[in-house]
Amino acid sequence: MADRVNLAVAGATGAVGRQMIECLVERDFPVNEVKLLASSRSAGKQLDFGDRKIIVEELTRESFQGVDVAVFSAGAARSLEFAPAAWASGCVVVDNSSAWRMDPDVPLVVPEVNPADIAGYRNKGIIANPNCSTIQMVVALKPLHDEAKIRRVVVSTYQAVSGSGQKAIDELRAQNEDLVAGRRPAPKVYPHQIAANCLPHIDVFLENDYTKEEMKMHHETRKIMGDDSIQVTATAVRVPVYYSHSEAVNIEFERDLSPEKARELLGSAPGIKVVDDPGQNRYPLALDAAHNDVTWVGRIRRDYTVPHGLAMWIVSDNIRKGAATNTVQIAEVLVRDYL
Ligand code: NAP
Ligand code: 3JN
Repeated sequence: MADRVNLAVAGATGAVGRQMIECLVERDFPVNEVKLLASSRSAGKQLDFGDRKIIVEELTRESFQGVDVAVFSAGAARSLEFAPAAWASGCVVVDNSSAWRMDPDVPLVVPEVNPADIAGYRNKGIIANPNCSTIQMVVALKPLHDEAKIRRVVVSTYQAVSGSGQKAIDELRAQNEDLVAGRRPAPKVYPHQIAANCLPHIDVFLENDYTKEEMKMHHETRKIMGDDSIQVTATAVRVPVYYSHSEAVNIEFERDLSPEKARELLGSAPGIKVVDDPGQNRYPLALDAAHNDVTWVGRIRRDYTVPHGLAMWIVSDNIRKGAATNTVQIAEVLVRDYL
C-alpha cells in the first residue's frame, strides 16, 4: 500500500461526520484523494477538508471504486447496505454505527484496549467502532481489569444531547431560550422536554426493560475486553449538557485494588487523565472534557459495600473520543500496521 490512502467519509455532513473531518485533518491522517459522501439531499454542497474544498457526493454502491479506506457515520441502515459493497470494491470500512458491532466476524475496537483485534478486518472488510458510552468506560476499565480482574460493573450515565445529533443540540438550545423567555418548550427530538430535565431513556426499550443503549454497554464491554464473564448493568440517562458524557461507575474486582494503586495505573494508561483532588474541588467535569480526546477519571474511592470494589467518575467528549476520534484512531492503526 502507498504511504497515503484514498479515503471516503460516509455521513460527512452529520454531527459525527463533520467531527471526523476535523479529526482527520488535525491528526494529519495520511490521505491522498478524499470523497465526502452523504444523502442525495446534500449532494453538490461544498465542505472543507483542511484547505481542500470538496463537493459532497451521494452515497451509492459505486462510491467506493478506487477507495482504500472508508469511515462511516451515516446510520446503521446505510452501514448494513453499503459496507459489503465497499469491501467488494476492496475498500476497508471503519463503521461508527451499531450495525456490525456484535457480528463475530467483525472486530470491535478501542485502540487503547484491543488494537490487535483490527487484524480481524480481513473477514468482512469491516471494523466496528463501539458506542460512545462504552468507549470511555473501557478505556478506564482496561488497566484495572489487567491488574485485579473485573467481575461486575454498575454504571449510570449522564449523556450529552450531541449523542442524538445536530437536531438535539439545536433543540436544547431552543428550549433553554424558551425557558428564559417564559415560553413552554415543545419537545420534538425527545419524548419529553430536555432543558432543566433528565430523561432515563436512551434508544428503545427492550424485552428485559433495559434500553438498547444500556445493553450495548454490557455486550460491547465484554467483546472489547475479550472476557464474557464481566457483568455490566447500566442505567443510561440523557441530561441537558451539550458535549461530554459523564459516568458514575462502581466496579467489583476478583482481587483487592486500592484507590491509590488504581490512581497510579490510570495515571500511566494511554488516553487517560486523572483529576482527583476533591478537597480542592477538583474532579472531571463535562465542560473540561468537551472538545478534547482525553478520558478524564476522578472521584476514585473504595466501594465499601463489596469485598473488592472501587467507585469512580469517568468523563469524555462523546463526539470526539466516543465517536469520531476513536474511528480515526482505528483507521490510523489499520493503515500503519495492516494494509
Ligand atoms: P446526523 O447529524 O443526523 O448525521 C447523519 C449523517 O448520515 C448525515 O451526513 C446524513 O446525510 C447521512 N445520511 C442520512 N441518510 C442517508 C442516506 N440515505 N444516504 C447517505 N447518507 C445518509 O447524525 P450523527 O449524530 O452524525 O450520527 C450518525 C450516525 O453515527 C448515527 O446514526 C450512529 O449510527 C452513529 N453514531 C455513533 C455514536 C457512537 O456512540 N459511536 C454516536 C453518535 C452517532 P444528509 O446530511 O445528507 O442527510
Ligand atoms: O445517544 C448517544 O449518546 C449515543 C448515540 C449513539 C447512536 C445513535 C443513533 C444510532 C447509535 C450508536 O452508535 O449506538 C446508533 C446506532 O448506530 O445504533
